[in-house]
Amino acid sequence: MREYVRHWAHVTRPDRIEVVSAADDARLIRESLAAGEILPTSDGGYYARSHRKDTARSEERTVVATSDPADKGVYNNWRPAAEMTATVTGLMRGASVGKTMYVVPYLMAPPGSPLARYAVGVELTDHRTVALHMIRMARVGIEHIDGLGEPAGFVRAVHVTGDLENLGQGTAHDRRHFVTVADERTILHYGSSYGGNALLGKIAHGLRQASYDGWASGAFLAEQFMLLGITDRQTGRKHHICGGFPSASGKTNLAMTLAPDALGDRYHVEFYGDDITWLWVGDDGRLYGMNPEFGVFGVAKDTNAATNPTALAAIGPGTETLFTNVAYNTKTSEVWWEGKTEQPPADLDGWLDWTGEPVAERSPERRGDPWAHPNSRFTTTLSNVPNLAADYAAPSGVPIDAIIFGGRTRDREPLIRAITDVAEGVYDGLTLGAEATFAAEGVDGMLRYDPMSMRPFMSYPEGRYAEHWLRIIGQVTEKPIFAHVNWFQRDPEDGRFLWPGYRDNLRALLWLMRLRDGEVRGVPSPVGVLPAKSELLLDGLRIDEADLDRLLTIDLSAGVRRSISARGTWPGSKVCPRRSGRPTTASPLTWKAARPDRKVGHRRVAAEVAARRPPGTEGRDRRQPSNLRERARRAPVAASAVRSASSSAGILGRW
Ligand code: OXD
Ligand code: MN
Repeated sequence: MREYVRHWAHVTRPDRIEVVSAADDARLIRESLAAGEILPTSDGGYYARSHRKDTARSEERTVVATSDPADKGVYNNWRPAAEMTATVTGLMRGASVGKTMYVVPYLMAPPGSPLARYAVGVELTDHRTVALHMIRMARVGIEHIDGLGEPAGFVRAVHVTGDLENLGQGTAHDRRHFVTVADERTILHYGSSYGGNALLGKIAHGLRQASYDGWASGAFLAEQFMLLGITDRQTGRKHHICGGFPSASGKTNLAMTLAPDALGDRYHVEFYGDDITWLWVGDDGRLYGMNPEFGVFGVAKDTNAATNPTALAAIGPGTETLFTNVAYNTKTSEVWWEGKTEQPPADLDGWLDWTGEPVAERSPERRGDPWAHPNSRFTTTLSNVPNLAADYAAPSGVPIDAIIFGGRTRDREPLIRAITDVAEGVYDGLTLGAEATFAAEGVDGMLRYDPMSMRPFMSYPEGRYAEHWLRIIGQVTEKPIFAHVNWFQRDPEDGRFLWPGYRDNLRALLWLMRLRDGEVRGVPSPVGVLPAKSELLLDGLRIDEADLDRLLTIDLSAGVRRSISARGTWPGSKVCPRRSGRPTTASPLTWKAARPDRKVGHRRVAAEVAARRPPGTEGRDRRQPSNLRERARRAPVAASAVRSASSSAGILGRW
């Protein structure tokens, strides 16, 4: 570790070097307050403002580098390791002069975890607020390094802020580089001090590096998944569910959900994690999961007592939460963000917006601008979350019963459809998407594909990714059930949401657990098993029968129509002829779109699936493939027929 620190100190030339542990938090806070880098909030928390050109993760400037060109994928922005290391080292040269280099040893796992060897890192940062964030988001302290079996086996994570005013952010001369040299387990980030660009334990290590390590070792998966537990107090049974959602699809709210009031006596929901889950096969053959993080870096916008009371408690008095880029009142030290309350504070006195400008002095044309940045955040430790599971840090992790995927879509997905076939479940995750609102570009309502909600964090080729998933889940003896959920269906006429969402979402998950346990049977469909109306626990919920009917049906033809019209217009999508040379538009499933009076029968779909099977697989039951490789080979074929009916299409060529 000394050699590593010496090497980078020689490159970046800080004035001072300081090794940090969690015990230094109070002192670092005092120093930051004295330096004016943070301000106190009325609830005993702290407020920071980032540079106005530096407010979000930058996907375009993020690169995965290795020494093997075969590691190039569609989404990982692969570049040669030697070239990237030379470029970023050049940019970092002398860039920390006058600053302190904080040496932050950290662990992205509960201590004692079987994956701890992949979880140890040392971040070098020249920004004190980044060190404060790391202390909240990871387990920080030299003790995590001392126990290392292999002394050199830690991730080297170097963060240099750079001259934020003059980096050409967003221009052709953008100097920012966020590079994970995955096969050297080295992370080099230059040109930001915000979020995932700078807290290197979280995304760069916890997702990009970890998913590469998981693949290279064959030992685990690292996914941008939430993780929660549901206990049925009547039976004493506890289930654990993890899953991925593209951004703005309600992942954090779901992770922190509580049971609806009417079901609260029976069901207890516990929080494990809102953003990252590492998954592996335990010695008993079950799938296990754990949250490698120590805190929550949550989006502030729209967090309120109705959407997420748990989060509100987790950032309240006594939690020492760090807020970034929300609005701040210099007189009362209060913070505010859009959606915290229905209306902004009426008395503008003392309020500064996220850029530091007094709200009261805004020009008339700027009066409607948001007070907080849409990507403003709160950073709080897991222990502040009121329903944190008692075993959240269990080294063994927790057994996973279900893996769910969900994106915000207005009509193409039902409330929930369960998928019992592993290959089809994995395929559903790989073809995940959420509606984008790009009205200006004329693609409003189209899907932005976000495989497994990992698009910005992919570190190795997508085909390998699919294979690795199938291999890991294929080893599991008690397979998790998969499901696709959608809380965002709208009435086609008036556009209102059909499902109340938030705490009521638990009703769909309870049904899934009952299906898994054989307590309900559901209604089979070509795209999975849907709940029968009578199977949903609806106590205390007032919902229109017609709305419920719509929520529990899937319009196959609408999905096909949209996927056809989407083809070729979505960035990166391709018109993709199938193996047979027949484009998907020739599918019998489109026939229903043309003849809405005719139903698409299971037999018709099965025939289509059979027709698309690779030669030599005829006659085998696709639910019982003879071996894993065959399952991997066949997965896109078997699932393609059903997915083309719901949301995918052009993406098929990618996998
Ligand atoms: C993200 C985050 O950027 O979790 O995805 O912060
Ligand atoms: Mn995230």
